[in-house]
Amino acid sequence: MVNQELARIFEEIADLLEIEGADVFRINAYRKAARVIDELGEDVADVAARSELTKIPGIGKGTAEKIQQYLAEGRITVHQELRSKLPEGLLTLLTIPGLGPKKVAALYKQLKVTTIEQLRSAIAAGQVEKLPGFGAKSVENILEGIGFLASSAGRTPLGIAWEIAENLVRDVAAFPGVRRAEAAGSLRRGRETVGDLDLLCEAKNGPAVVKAFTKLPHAKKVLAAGDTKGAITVFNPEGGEIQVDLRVVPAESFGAALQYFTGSKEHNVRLREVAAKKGWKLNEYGLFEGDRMLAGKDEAGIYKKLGLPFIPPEMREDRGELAAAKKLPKLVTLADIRGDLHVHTTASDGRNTIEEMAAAAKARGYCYLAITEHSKSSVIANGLSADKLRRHADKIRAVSGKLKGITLLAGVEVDVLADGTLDYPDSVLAGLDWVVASIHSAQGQERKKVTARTIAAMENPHVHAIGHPSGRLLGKRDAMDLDWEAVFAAAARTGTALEVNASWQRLDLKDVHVRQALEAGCHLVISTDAHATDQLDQIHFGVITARRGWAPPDRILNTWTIAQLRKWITAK
Ligand code: DGT
Ligand code: CA
Ligand code: CA
Ligand code: ZN
Repeated sequence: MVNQELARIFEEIADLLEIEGADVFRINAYRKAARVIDELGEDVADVAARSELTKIPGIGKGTAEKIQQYLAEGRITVHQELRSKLPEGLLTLLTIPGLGPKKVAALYKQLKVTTIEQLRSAIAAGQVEKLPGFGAKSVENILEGIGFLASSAGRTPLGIAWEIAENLVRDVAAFPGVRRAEAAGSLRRGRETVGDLDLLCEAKNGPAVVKAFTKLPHAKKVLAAGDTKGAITVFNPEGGEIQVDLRVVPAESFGAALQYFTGSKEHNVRLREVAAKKGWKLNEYGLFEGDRMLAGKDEAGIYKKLGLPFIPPEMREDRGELAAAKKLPKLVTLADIRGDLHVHTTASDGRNTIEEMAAAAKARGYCYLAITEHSKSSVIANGLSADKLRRHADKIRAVSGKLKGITLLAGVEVDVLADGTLDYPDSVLAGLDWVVASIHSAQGQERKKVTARTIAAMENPHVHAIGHPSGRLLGKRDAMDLDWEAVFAAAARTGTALEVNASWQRLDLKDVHVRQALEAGCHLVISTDAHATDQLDQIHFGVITARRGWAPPDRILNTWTIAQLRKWITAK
């Protein structure tokens, strides 16, 4: 779908207009159009084909014309005019977390700053701090943002890359002569960010498939086009473009190629050592003894021949998976998940009602769903007063009573305040079925404080889980400086579950912490923190992250039946 790409362009037009100092109504009209297109349920090209663009709420005649121009010519005139009028570097400045168009405009107009380098020098010279609307705190944020940009340079969050890969795999699988297509590389291993996409397909006529690949309508650049491999770039909603490599392989080598290109490089090195010890050779074409092929058409066959069980892609990071091969844990799967224990509704900052969230959860085959709104101190997130929370709990239970096949738990996501106390008294928490405690403020506190706060929350008998324990936002905000060993020990001791927040912006706990938590004897819960029905789908990113931490289903609360879950809750 071209929707995301168009939304991004409208957003950019709005940003550029704002930097230019254009009329607020005009700016907002573009922002609105961007949002509407992004959230549109169908391909905007289909709507245009029916001449129904102006029927979309928020799309006027002018916007519709721009959409049509984009569909026909791949560009929008105003967009190009704005881009040529303003220095290119301003768009890069906009990608710095914490730097919006207003601030970029001030930097540009008052200090002539157009690049990150110039921004750094202006900050060093103390000029930025003195600008109206900036100050020491905001300069600190900007520096942190620049740091993030540098550290995540060129890597795309898994959640974004996943969707791009799914669409491309579908495209490639539909090329004439292609028998199957799959994504390999770090994406298949479920790394939280990916550098580039590595696709694989089975076909006989390599050059024809590579040609079709480079001719894909959304290919921005063609980087390589050989007989069996091609490389293109495609639009990346996170900014810029992302590279996509495609290899075309014959059926007898498909498994070997899939294994090789899934990596990791370090895992592959270990595997080749195992082969070498037997006097064999392993490469992307197969496992060989001299010229004789021993395995190659499927991955499992290669591992088996090497005397190993099938090692799931998420474990292939050279973190001891070969040494542990004799007793690999059985990893949790998406099918094991029976419910979601952290979601929001319109009562706080969610977009759907209790009934809608429940219906969506039931449609996924879930047996239970905990509704966990924000607590009163989360003012921006419309947190509930104790009174409102009580009434909300009654409502959740009333709705639950009317539903068949799914049980709703009346819960809350209670803030752990800066001093380590909770946002509601125990008497309020005692009236709920499920309590998630999360830190949303004062995350920059020193290690001793954030650790003590987290542990204090776990020691409360009414708290069942800690939400997004590290507080990080991928590429945007650092994790809190926690003493993880102390946190894991306390979680195990108090019988408090640690959340694996499945939202791709968080993935928190992250993979290595999942593994350490399990080793410390902790229990986990994989939750989406969904603020809308479609976000329930993100559960699979949480499952992947848990698998990367070697998590078996029996240590994850929401793979249990509701009876087992209730027993565990009562035990605490
Ligand atoms: P990325 O793209 O940085 O997120 O990480 P990967 O793991 O997708 O790495 P990439 O795209 O460079 O290569 C894909 C896979 O291909 C990699 O995981 C293992 C394999 N591979 C690439 N280059 C080499 C190499 O020089 N030696 C070996 N053994 N394998 C390689
Ligand atoms: Ca890759
Ligand atoms: Ca690659
Ligand atoms: Zn939260």
